[in-house]
Amino acid sequence: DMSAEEQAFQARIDAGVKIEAKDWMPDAYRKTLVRQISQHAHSEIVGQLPEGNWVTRAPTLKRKSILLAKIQDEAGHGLYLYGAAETLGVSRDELLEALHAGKAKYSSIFNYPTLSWADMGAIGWLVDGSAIINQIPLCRCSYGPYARAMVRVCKEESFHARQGYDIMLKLAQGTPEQKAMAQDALDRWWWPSLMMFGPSDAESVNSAQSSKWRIKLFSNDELRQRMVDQTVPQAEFLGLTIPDPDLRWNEERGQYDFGDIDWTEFQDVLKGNGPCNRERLRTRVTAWEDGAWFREALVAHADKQAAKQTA
Ligand code: FAQ
Repeated sequence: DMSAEEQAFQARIDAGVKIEAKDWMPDAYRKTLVRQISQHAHSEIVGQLPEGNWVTRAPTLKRKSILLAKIQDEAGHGLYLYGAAETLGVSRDELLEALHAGKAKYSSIFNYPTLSWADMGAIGWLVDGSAIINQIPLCRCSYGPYARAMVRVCKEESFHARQGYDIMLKLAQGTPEQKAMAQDALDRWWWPSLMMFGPSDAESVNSAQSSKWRIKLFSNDELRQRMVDQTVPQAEFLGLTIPDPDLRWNEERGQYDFGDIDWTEFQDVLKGNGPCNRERLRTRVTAWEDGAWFREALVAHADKQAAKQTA
């Protein structure tokens, strides 16, 4: 049973009208957006850590400056997204508190370790590649501030994906040892990348309502399929093998069939028991604590300026 207000709201969504910060919205719509946008923001910030691990060991100056630029972009994405969440009436401090207390989710993918330089290639290619597939539809989602943030984010992500593929290409065309490094990175990042799209449609608790509200334009499984179909030819071009014996072209569907995802592993990572969950959280909490003096200085400076103006 929808109230008259809710019916009018749904009619605007159905007509493709963007919802803006000051518009009336159902509490549950606000809540689900805060949930998704803040998880997305946290993912960008925590997502800096796996790649941060290789900045000092990049093989060339050029690779190092590209990697640094990419990681800085992720910080920027986090800030746009926290900004978009703030338009819904939550404070950044509240959101960060939830992250630091281990209460807020962020993408499962960032709880895996980066063991070799090839992982920088695999992350750009597969992780940013998946992020783009998920985020392009979000540019058209019903909430204006989120949709607009996504437009800019997607432009930067496409550069990230290309730099990753370029690393993979270089390694795949290199010495047998380099090619083996690229294959090993693909072997480790393939399945976790497919998990980025979330649980199967049958298990996805938020999908039905989020689709109705046009926060989700495609289902988890639809986007996951798109990722597989797009990536298989790219792996073939690299001469690398996707670690899935069940992967094969399905002529009838015009799509690839692929093997079962290990959902137990996915659930374990979500519960905080992935290979790097504790380390990632500890690093973020330490960074927050180490930055306290700087935040205090900013506030002191702002207070002084304000006092000067009123004097
Ligand atoms: N990890 O009912 P659904 C990036 C949770 S890209 C952790 O299907 P929903 C760029 C889900 O939150 C990565 N948790 O949920 C980058 C829900 O829990 P809740 C970030 C997951 O929201 C690249 C529960 O499972 N991108 O950062 C995951 O309808 C390289 C049930 O799931 C985004 O966040 C997961 N993989 O659909 C940065 C995109 N999957 O909240 C650095 C925006 C699901 O009820 C380096 N988000 N869960 O407690 C979305 O599109 C959606 O939130 C989905 C999940 C599709 C992720």
